[in-house]
Amino acid sequence: MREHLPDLPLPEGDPDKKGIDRRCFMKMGAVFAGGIASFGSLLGCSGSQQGIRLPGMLEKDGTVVVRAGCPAHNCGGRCVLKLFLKDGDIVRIETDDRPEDTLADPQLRACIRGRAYRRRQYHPDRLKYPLKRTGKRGEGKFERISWEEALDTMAAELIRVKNTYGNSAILVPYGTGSYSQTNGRQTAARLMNLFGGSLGFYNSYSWACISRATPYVYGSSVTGNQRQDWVNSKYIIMWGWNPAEMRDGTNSEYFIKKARENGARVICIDPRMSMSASALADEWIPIRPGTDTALMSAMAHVIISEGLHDKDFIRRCCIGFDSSQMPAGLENEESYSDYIFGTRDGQAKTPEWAEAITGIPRNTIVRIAREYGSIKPAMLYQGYGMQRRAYGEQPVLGGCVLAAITGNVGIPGGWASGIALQADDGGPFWNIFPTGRNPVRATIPVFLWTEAILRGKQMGPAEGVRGAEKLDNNVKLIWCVASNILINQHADTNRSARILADESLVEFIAVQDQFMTPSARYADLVLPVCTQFEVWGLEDGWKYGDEVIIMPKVAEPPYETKSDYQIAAGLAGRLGLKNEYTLGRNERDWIEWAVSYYRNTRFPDIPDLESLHEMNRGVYTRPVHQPKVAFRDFRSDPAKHPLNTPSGKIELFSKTLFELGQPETIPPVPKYIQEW
Ligand SMILES: Nc1nc2c(c(=O)[nH]1)N[C@H]1C(S)=C(S)[C@@H](COP(=O)(O)OP(=O)(O)OC[C@H]3O[C@@H](n4cnc5c(=O)[nH]c(N)nc54)[C@H](O)[C@@H]3O)O[C@H]1N2
Ligand SMILES: Nc1nc2c(c(=O)[nH]1)N[C@H]1C(S)=C(S)[C@@H](COP(=O)(O)OP(=O)(O)OC[C@H]3O[C@@H](n4cnc5c(=O)[nH]c(N)nc54)[C@H](O)[C@@H]3O)O[C@H]1N2
Ligand code: SF4
Ligand SMILES: [Mo]
Repeated sequence: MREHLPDLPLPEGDPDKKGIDRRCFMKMGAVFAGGIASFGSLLGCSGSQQGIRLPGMLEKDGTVVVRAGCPAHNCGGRCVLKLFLKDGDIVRIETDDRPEDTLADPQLRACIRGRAYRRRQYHPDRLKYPLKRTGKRGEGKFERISWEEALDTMAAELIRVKNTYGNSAILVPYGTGSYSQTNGRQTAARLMNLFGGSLGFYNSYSWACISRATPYVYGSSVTGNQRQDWVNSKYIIMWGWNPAEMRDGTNSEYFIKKARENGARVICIDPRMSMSASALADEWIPIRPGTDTALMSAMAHVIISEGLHDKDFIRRCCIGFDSSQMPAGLENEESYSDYIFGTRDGQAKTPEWAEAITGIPRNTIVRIAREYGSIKPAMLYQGYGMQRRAYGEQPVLGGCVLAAITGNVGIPGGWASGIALQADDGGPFWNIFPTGRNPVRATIPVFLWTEAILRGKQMGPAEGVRGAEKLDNNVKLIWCVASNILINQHADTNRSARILADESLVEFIAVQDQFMTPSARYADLVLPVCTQFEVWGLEDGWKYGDEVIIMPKVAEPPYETKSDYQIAAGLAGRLGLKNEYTLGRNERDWIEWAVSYYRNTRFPDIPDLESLHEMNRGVYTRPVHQPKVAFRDFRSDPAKHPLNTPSGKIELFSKTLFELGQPETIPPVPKYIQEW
């Protein structure tokens, strides 16, 4: 018997005034009324009006089975968890059991982290109450306070900093701890935008170089075929890519396995013998970190010297390959071939040259170059580890150029490299929860927030500031939601800690999390957040994915935890922005809104929220029977379907990069540059 979920009532009154004494952590009484599984009475939980009606199946022993999205946090997967609930507890977690397990629509199966989620959900260290700092900043001494005091303090600080310095002194830092719409950084961003804005940032910790560099070659970030196409490939290079350990979209490793079953040879180039190297590859090639562009250049040397390059494709679809193909006015500049054969710098990029740099034997370099140059079609898939370093653009450009000169662009089984968002629509939206427009137009590169604390007022376009000639302010208030960026996830954590400990710099820090993280230790105010099992949410795919997974609320927020949305709504009330912020919606209403947003945009046939539970077990998927291939039209007729590059073609030499005038660090053709 499967039951569906009737509407939950809107919260009564101000959400932050409710549930102060709530102590219903794990033990909630379950009442089954009229066949509907619901936790009705919630004995001992004062202040809790709303029983949870579960969109699940009721089993004979009173266990309710509910499908939900894995809270994933900042994981590249989006998987289905099958939750077994008894007396209000999650007693067991299994994974997707939908019958279809085809290439077109594979199950979204969880990894061991998702399956072990009970340990996080019921961990004794979960934050339970709002906390105020008592010791020195960073010392880790806190005392419990009421939500009333916490939100009053926070609202007063926001108003004080806005009035004293201006909105651009407020920072809601990068934070990717939750992508479920109603929990996560986006809830705070929406409120700050209504409040007059906060300092913006661009770029990401994930993809700083690959997202910037790819469009110089292809004029687009949508360079990836749909993954079902991988089975058409005959040779796959996993270059610094480790989908067996990091999830790059649920099922990426499954599609690689399928390709291998179909006869593809798979090699893995990684300094570490990763799980991907051992479980997915036929061969592991260890490389010295940071030297990938040397290997790529030597492979190009072999491929071009031996005539394995796709001359017709290069002639029709590329520019900058050699001196015959240079942009007008730049005929005498160094082309890609000039660099590879050392015409200008006197150093041919031979396998011998690369062996000394990369540590890879020259014979191996020659062999993999011949394989990649002659086995068709072939994929060179690049991961993100190697671009998260100095000159990280170079291996990105180098991979794209190798794919282009071997003619692997725009064909089934090929792969253009680069960031490879999914053709033809670029894949999922991520966080459609509307944050609105930030009235503060100045933005900084995401990584420079410590600089904006120390000397924001001296920062201008030369240091990457956009949208303003200079910053008006140093950062004075940080509201950190679903983020561990302040300490753990940034570089040089001791330096960040010293900067944050100085109260004359940032004057107020609030951190909103489920645990006392290293970042939370540096907060003046710590706000306890419920998990994604305790609030309605919705997830769509990560980089790839044609799915939407509903995350029903299956448990009450324990102790005094609240959703990120409710915390922001409580603050909004104090800032006089309640109605603008909530639009009268609770979390579930926003999820209904999100489903309809999908219907109006990417997935016209997605059912409504109720029916998603009824018919689809909480998951919507769009099977892929004929995988899209990026750049197919362009390849067939480059004049009719030009790329969005200055030349309309694939740019092995970038005029735009040339005009930057920084050839030593950002050359117009990909080069190996020695890191410091
Ligand atoms: N399980 C899990 N999956 C995740 C995430 C998670 O938290 N957990 N996070 C998601 C997010 S936000 C992101 S951005 C991605 C990150 O995805 P990636 O950055 O691609 O993942 P990493 O495993 O850090 O790096 C991939 C591989 O690059 C190798 N590598 C490092 N330096 C070099 C180098 O100089 N050259 C070469 N050739 N290889 C190198 C590493 O040894 C590693 O095996 O993962 C996503 N997926
Ligand atoms: N040392 C190190 N640093 C890194 C990386 C690395 O691999 N190693 N990877 C880099 C990359 S690619 C990225 S994308 C970033 C990721 O760094 P962040 O964006 O900081 O993401 P996470 O560390 O996954 O999660 C941040 C916090 O969110 C909390 N959280 C989880 N769910 C919720 C929720 O529903 N609400 C709230 N309020 N909090 C929640 C978690 O407990 C966690 O403390 O890190 C970057 N920095
Ligand atoms: S891979 Fe899937 S199950 Fe594992 S943490 Fe990510 S979303 Fe959850
Ligand atoms: Mo990331």
